[in-house]
Amino acid sequence: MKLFWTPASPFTRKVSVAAREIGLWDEIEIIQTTWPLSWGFETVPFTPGLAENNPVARIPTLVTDAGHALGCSTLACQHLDRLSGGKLTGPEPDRMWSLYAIADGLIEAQILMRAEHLRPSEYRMESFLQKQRDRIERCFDAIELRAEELQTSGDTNSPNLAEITVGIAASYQDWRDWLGNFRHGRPALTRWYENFRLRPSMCATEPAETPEA
Ligand SMILES: N[C@@H](CCC(=O)N[C@@H](CS)C(=O)NCC(=O)O)C(=O)O
Repeated sequence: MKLFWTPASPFTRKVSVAAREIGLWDEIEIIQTTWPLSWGFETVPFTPGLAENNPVARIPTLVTDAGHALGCSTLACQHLDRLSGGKLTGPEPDRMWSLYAIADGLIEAQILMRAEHLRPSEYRMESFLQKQRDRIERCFDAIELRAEELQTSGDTNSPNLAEITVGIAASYQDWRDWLGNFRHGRPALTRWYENFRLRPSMCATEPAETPEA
């Protein structure tokens, strides 16, 4: 398998953490992508092979051993899940996907805000940013109410994809200083996250800025 990757992308981190957790990381060849900061508002030169494999030209793009390009983190993780015999979905798939969708939508709002921040300041729309902040707050509140579903912490049990995605969303919230502190009023999520973030898969995939060229 080949993975178009960068350490700044929380969607890509989902694939990296999932692959590590199920023992498939060494099967993946990493292709580091570069992104000029103007990616947020214009077409940029793409890393060779990215747009050819995935005309949507986004990361993560996972190219399977059979040559199929899966240009979306959910599809890439579903592929890994099949290879692992269902370790990422676990025994209650619908419940897991329902929590997953909240965390994934939260990450989407974070990345929409990131792109908006990259626009020249005179074009930045405060009401759009506020809409995403509101969505992020609602999603963290919903996750706090379902915190009993976050059962895997720093221990050796393998987390499901919802837990991985919640952990990555919380970590991205900490990384970008223009995002607020998710901990206020969310003690159960905070307790869980302070352990989960110590997992080797999380420590090995700490976010870092993407090379611009
Ligand atoms: N739904 C997609 C979203 C992927 C996505 O938005 N990736 C961002 C990086 S975090 C990207 O490649 N953005 C470049 C662009 O939109 O031009 C997924 O789950 O993989």
